[in-house]
Amino acid sequence: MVKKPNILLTGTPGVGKTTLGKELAQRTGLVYVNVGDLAQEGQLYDGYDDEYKCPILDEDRVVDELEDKMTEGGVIVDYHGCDFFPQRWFDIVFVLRTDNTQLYTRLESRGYTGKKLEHNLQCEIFQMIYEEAMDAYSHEIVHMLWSNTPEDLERNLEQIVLWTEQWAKDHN
Ligand code: DAT
Repeated sequence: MVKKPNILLTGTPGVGKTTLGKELAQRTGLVYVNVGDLAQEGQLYDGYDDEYKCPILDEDRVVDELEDKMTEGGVIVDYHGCDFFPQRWFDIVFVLRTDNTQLYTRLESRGYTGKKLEHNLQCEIFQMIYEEAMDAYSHEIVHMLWSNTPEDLERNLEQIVLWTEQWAKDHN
């Protein structure tokens, strides 16, 4: 069987994980999984967060749900958190970053307001997801990618496609 890598795309909401992940799947033939959508479809929740007005992810059930697929390989996982996935799942981790003025506009047009908007902007300013990724995975596999402009998006896509091709050569 041809071996394929598993890729994690993480970062604050609005940085461009979904846009990148879907296009990357098109170009590489890897399977794209949006953890937010997966949780919604399977109602993989454990309570409701009144402060941020959103359901709380049942992380254990998400991991159980994805385990077989991840073991098979060839999956692009998209989520705004990363420390609850088993470390062994991923061959590479990309943390997408966006300047705050850009992120503000993106989140506002998504309908985020008040505390939720503020919390996410703070999260990006303090590069919380990058720190989370550096704590959870081996540093050599964690990469920061800027995602401010369409040119950034294209450059990131090209780089990851090249990396994927090289990985496939090295492992098959
Ligand atoms: P995420 O999945 O991280 O929440 P998204 O892919 O839904 O983010 O993108 C949020 C918005 O930003 C969406 O309107 C597309 C736009 N966008 C994404 N990446 C971009 C980039 N590199 N340059 C400009 N706009 C981008």
